[in-house]
Amino acid sequence: MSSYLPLFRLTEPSREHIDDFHRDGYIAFPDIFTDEGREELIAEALRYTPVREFLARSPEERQKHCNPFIYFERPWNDREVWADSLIDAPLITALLRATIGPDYHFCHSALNVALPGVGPIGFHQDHHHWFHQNPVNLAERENAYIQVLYYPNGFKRGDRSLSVIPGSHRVSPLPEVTPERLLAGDFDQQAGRELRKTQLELPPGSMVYLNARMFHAVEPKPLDSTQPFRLFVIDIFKQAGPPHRYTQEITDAWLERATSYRRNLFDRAAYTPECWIP
Ligand SMILES: O=C(O)CCC(=O)C(=O)O
Ligand SMILES: [Fe+2]
Repeated sequence: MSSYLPLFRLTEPSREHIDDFHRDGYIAFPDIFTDEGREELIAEALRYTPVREFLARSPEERQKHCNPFIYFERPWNDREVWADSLIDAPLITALLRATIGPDYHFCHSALNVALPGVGPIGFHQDHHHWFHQNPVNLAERENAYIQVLYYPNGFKRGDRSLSVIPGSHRVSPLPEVTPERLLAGDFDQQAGRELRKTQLELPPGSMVYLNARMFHAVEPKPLDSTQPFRLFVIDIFKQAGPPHRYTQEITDAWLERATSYRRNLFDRAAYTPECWIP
């Protein structure tokens, strides 16, 4: 009956996965893609014209464009079938329901290709209501905002690897909670544990399911990296409610082929510069 593409080796998370999510603020799924899913996702990304053109340029040609080390597209709408299937793959739907319940929407997506030489991204949260002191944002701060990070060709520790501070999602979202103070132990008591940096390493075909309140960072990609480029795809889901920063306009093409489940996912307002004004 199911017509879903076999993207993942699992269709639902285990009890341990859900425990990881609540305890640490993220779940790492090493090698969760099927071989076919991983290979097809990589093939789709590499034949996508803007990525193909980006990778085919010489470093000098890339210098002339805005960022010589990164191809970045947000929202990423032009997805072929395997990438498109990520949005409602059974594992993803089961994870969302098990972690945040039934009231969620699709927020936005992005595609990112990183080359050797790219610098780090410091510790941050991606809950885009955080630093906006208006009533809509303040009310939304406790609501769920989930990032699903896909690493089709993986990463080695210290080579554009994702770093996390497990448990940091438990600290209240206030301006004084800085990465420096978190790592200095100032909020250990509130979190009920030692908040420390962990650098992840994930093989090709991996995924990280992350509560965007949890602080995370990305290491630089050294010039002598043995991986010529690192592919990264992200889908973001948010609890039903007002738009977040970047909540994307859903294209007509997406709506035309949407199942009823997807119509529900997409049935929310998109971000506009005025959308939070009371
Ligand atoms: O590149 C990554 O692994 C994660 C990047 C990140 O932190 C983000 O997109 O919010
Ligand atoms: Fe992030």
